[in-house]
Amino acid sequence: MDIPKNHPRYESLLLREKIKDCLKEGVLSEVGIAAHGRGEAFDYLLGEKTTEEADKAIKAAAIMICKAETPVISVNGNIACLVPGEIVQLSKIVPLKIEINLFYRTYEREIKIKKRLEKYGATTILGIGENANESIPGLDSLRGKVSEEGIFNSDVVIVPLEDGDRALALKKMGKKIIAIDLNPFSRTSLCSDITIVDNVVRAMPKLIEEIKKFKDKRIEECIEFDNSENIRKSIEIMKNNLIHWEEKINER
Ligand code: PTJ
Repeated sequence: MDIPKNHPRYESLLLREKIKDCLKEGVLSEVGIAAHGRGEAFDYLLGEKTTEEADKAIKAAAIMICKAETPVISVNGNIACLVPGEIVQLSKIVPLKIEINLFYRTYEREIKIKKRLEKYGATTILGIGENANESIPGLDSLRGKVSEEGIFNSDVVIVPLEDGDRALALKKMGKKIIAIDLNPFSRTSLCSDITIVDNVVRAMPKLIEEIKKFKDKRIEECIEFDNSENIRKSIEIMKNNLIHWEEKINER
């Protein structure tokens, strides 16, 4: 569909078109649309921009990723749809491994996501079919099947856009978790070491830029980061936006 550039919700409508196309292609699960909608609602509350708190979390994440020995990015249908180029770029500049890990897991979708990432230059993609040869202890969903070469033996896992019990199960395995989630209340957000409360389409390019800055000075860099405090401030921003909108209505 041709969306007029002057439409007040142009960017958001463009993303919806992407989501629609990825559903048709079979990259996105049907439930992925609901997940996107939930994200849109939280993004609205956030003001649809990267906050100072998200910037701080992105910087802390960049340092953690640069210091990691075996970092992995976990890819589901939604992020393969929204930021395929950024996933591949990240995998090359760090470097880190790409692993497909789906909640609504089918081999057919794994292959479709693989092909989409390859179109953007990915060469090695883990977690497909028999490659998911290990299990996360205590996790019964299909998301518990992971690759020995990837998530199973990783030290840092980036989990953009998911709500579930996997992050907690990975933490119990001793891994550091970086979440990108617009919902600051989600279980993933609350149990992660670093939660970037931002839209993946804004956060991923910024994360890449930060990693480029830190890459060469790896070990020396270290910043104070309190995830609970960061999440609390992100919730505060949403609360203040609501108060501001309420005041505007009262003025009418
Ligand atoms: O591709 P699959 O089979 O692995 O399925 C993936 C989905 C996303 C369907 C599955 O993980 C799921 O159901 O996720 P939830 O429980 O809906 O959680 C998704 C979280 O991501 C919610 O907290 C949303 O607010 C958040 N979210 C949605 N869109 C974005 C987002 N966060 C950041 N950027 C977004 N664009």
